[in-house]
Amino acid sequence: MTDTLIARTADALQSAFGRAPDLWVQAPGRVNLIGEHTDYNDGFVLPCAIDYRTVIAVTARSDRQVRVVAADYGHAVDTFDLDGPIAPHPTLQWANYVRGTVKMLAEHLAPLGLSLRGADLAIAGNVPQGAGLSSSASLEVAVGQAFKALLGLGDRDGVSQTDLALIAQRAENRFVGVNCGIMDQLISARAEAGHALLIDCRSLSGQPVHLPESVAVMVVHSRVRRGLVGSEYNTRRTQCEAAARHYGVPALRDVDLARLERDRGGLDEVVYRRARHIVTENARTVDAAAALAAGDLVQLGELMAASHVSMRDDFEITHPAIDRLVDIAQQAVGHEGGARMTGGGFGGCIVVLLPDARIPDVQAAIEAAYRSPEGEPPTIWVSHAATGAGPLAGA
Ligand code: GAF
Repeated sequence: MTDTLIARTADALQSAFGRAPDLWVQAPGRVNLIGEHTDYNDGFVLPCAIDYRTVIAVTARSDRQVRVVAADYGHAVDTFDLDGPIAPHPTLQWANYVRGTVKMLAEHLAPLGLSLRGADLAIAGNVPQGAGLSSSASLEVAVGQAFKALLGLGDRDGVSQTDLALIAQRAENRFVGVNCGIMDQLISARAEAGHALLIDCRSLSGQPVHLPESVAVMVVHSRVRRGLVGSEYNTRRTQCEAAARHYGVPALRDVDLARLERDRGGLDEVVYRRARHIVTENARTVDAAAALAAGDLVQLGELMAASHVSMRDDFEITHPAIDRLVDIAQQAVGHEGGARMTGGGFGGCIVVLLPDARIPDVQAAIEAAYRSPEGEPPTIWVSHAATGAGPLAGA
């Protein structure tokens, strides 16, 4: 799959600009195993990178221009100048992920006495778009990685993979205008092959959790479009902030279950339930990391089921079709393993963890039983826990 992306980006760079690549970089999409909407509450998340990625072919320029060709968007080209004000593109949405990341990277480098140089880039990817698998984070992180590689920058220059994730998140928050947390960019930048990453979204420290060889990660797209995700996502953030103010803490991370109940007097009922999701989800995520490390698929399945119920009833971010899909997947998997909605919600995908040997029968059961509200069958991907962003080995 990656070979195709390498060939497509090389062809695009040649046909758009008549140039051959100096190097290639990649950044993956992600699936979150558990820990939903906890990232912007300074809490815990447990995502892993997937075998689907954005690839960029890069070649240096001697001037201060950046030219970008998007192989997935009819070979559309965007050109901008590093010395001009980098403003949002009036029509090309994909170009704003590139422009935003370049602008935030330049702002990060300036106080370090470093500056960017011009480049020609060709981009292609295979992260399913609009499915909640972080195709945009993978694009942003890949763009940052492209310039990092081109300039030979590393940790000692003040551009660590965590910096790259923060730069990408800033691009999304301030340039694209989506108020996301840090999870998607951080896992794309820092994932380790064969591992999920338990991320503490306050300290940004990450603890790799080995996924036993015998455990598979299945992602099932419900084909429910993620329509409300923007407005409802922001509403959830506001509600969580209101709850943190009520408890007098910087973030809901600082509230435990005892305090949640003891001091809830005067808290709006809906806001209380939002807070309860975050507080219980944080605890479940830490427990799930321990269960995964111990290879305890039974406990993991229970925690995933509880997470889904909490997203459905307390945080109210699921959808009846997704609830049905999770139910079908849980029935098919049985006790060893589990299923839950993954990502921001209001549509998109569920994640299923299961023993490798069960893939064929669980897949068949889901395909037979589930149809979207429009009558479409689910789309199913089976992935390994992939490596994070970096130069592309073998390119
Ligand atoms: C989206 C956001 F981008 C993440 O930061 C996170 O909040 C997630 O929704 C929900 O867990 O993917």
